[in-house]
Amino acid sequence: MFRFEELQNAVADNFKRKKGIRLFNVFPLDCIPIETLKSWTFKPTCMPLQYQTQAEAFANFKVREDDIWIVTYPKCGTTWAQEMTWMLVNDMNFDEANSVDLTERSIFFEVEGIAPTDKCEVLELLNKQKSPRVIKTHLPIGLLPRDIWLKKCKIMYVTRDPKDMIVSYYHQMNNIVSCNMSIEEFVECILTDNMIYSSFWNHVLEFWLIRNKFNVLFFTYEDMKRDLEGIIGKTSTFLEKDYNAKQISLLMEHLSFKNMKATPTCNNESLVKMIYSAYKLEYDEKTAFKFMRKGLIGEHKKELTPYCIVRINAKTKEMFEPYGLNLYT
Ligand code: PPS
Repeated sequence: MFRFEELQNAVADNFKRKKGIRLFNVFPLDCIPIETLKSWTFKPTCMPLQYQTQAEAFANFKVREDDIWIVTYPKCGTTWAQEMTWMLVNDMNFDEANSVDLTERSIFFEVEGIAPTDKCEVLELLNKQKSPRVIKTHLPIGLLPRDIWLKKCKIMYVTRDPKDMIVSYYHQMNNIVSCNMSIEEFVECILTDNMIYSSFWNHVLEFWLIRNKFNVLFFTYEDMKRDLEGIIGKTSTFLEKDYNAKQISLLMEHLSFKNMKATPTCNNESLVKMIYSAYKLEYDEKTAFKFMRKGLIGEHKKELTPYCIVRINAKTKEMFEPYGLNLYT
């Protein structure tokens, strides 16, 4: 079903030399049954070598009609949306949220395809998980399970200002994968689709184009920051759930950056530990990457040069404007 082509460029060399990771472009081959996207060209997605062993299993994964898929490009607000959705789906079960790790409550679909591990357990875990499942993924449409479009599962798509996303992604990659790039080099990689998960802009556009389908909810990290209550309301309606004002106020407190950062079951520390272990890095509490980093809008202004900002804005305009998406420029 897929074709793989090894990436031959400076980024791929860097990953191979520093971490022994070989990067491949994954080309989706068969057509995707979405009428709205019939004239859309699905682009290849950059993935590490081990993705190949599971690509077919991911594409053929048996989804359930009541699955809820949280889809994002990395660092766009996935964890925040996962926690909100899990709470809304599970009758605001604060006890479970505070005692069971989010990585177990809401499983990261393709994690074994991106972190260097020989394990193939996640799909089995998903098969055993009770319904309705809240599943995290960063896969673009061309690599998602085909069944999603036939079963019409609910899809929640979250995006974020690419400038803030890049800064967030840079810190994670630099710290965990030790890619040893300058932030300028990292920006260049993202602008030229040479990073794991490839093009941010194509990723967003695919879901923007299907945003009006009844089973899709499209919103932004900035929407959550500026009006969390409004997004909780929209998500509740989308999930056909009804909560009173007191419950919503407790949920807002639970979802605050301060609370999620301080709560071990919500702050993704276990995911970071898992990635450190997969990359055979020693985990030191004091120096380790903090997943809940800043949680702000506009932090890029402190870290990106004006030239980088201009270039990212130009790319965003060039990619988004033809599709009527007027965000982030
Ligand atoms: S990942 O690795 O792709 O799943 O990361 P993702 O969860 O998409 O994005 C991580 C960024 O989201 C911020 N975050 C939050 N911001 C505000 N409020 C809450 N509750 C919250 N939870 C997570 C997190 O801090 C990362 O952003 P940066 O800019 O790095 O701080």
